Amino acid sequence: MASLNAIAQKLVAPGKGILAADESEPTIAKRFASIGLDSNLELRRDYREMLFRATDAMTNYISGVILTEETLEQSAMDGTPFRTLLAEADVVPGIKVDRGAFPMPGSDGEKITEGLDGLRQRLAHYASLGAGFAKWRGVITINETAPTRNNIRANAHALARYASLCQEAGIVPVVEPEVLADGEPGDHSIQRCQDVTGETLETVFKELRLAGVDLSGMLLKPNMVLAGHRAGDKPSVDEVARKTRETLLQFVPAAVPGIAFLSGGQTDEEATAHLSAMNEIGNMPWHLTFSYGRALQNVALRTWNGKRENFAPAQEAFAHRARMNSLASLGQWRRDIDLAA
Ligand code: 5MM
Repeated sequence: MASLNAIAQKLVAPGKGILAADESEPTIAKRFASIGLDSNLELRRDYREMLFRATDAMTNYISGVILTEETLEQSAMDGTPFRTLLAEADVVPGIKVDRGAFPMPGSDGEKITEGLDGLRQRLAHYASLGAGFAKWRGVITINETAPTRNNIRANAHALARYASLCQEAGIVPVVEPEVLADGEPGDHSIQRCQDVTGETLETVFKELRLAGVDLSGMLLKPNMVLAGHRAGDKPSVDEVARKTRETLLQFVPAAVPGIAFLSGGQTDEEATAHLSAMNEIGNMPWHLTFSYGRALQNVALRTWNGKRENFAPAQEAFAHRARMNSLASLGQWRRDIDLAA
């Protein structure tokens, strides 16, 4: 069995990143509704089959895919298990193991992620199906009274308990504390996001240490430091890159092999430009790459439009975004290359 560190290193190999395709049923239903489709088992299968059969994108730019429980055990229309398609592309299958974020008792708009009960047994099952890594997302809200210290600690504690259970099962935990940029009211400044992201990361690493998590056998999946989506001032690409890098350098130990960002709150191009700008500055102890859901899938989803005959153009759209983010993970993306394609 590959060591946790070897799997983590493979996931953040130069020029590669993670495809987050672990939309829960309510989230994928929302994505499908945006193109006028109802969500059902066959359409979800077709959509994921389109992504996993995108040979160019999957073999050249994607190191791992985060799946849902449904997809981990699902097969393409011709009966080929999705796990086989991923293995053929040398892509590591991952699994989202949290059960979603629910209202935090006694709090105004905050959420706490659930899913620890029975997790040890579930992880053993996912490992037997070949999952090499897992993902758990904790959501931190910014509003007039949030985040509270209590909410940050509760989410960090859950992340640490999840991470230690993963490592016990031989699975690399991807630890995702997301300070929301597109929550309500969403008018906070970039400075406020930086402060909250710093406090969150500090608390998460304190809990990970207390839980005895081996930092060399995990990955961090954080938000970038952004202004809220309804903020008056939109920071420049340079400012986002500088502030995000600064915050990570202050709070993320060098023993962590890699950082793979989420894209929430950004356009496709912003998510790519910010990642590239950070890698251009360089001088960081970890590999910095992407673990994007929306920023990799938006155009492909619209191009697919629910039809198998659109697989080829949708796969091209996906490969284009994957290649642009691959360049960004090397600090080599440029707007003109993106637009020329
Ligand atoms: C793909 O979406 C993931 C699952 O979200 P839900 O449980 O809410 O359905 C999400 O955790 C995702 O992996 C990350 O947020 C990254 O996706 P984005 O779209 O932010 O890059």
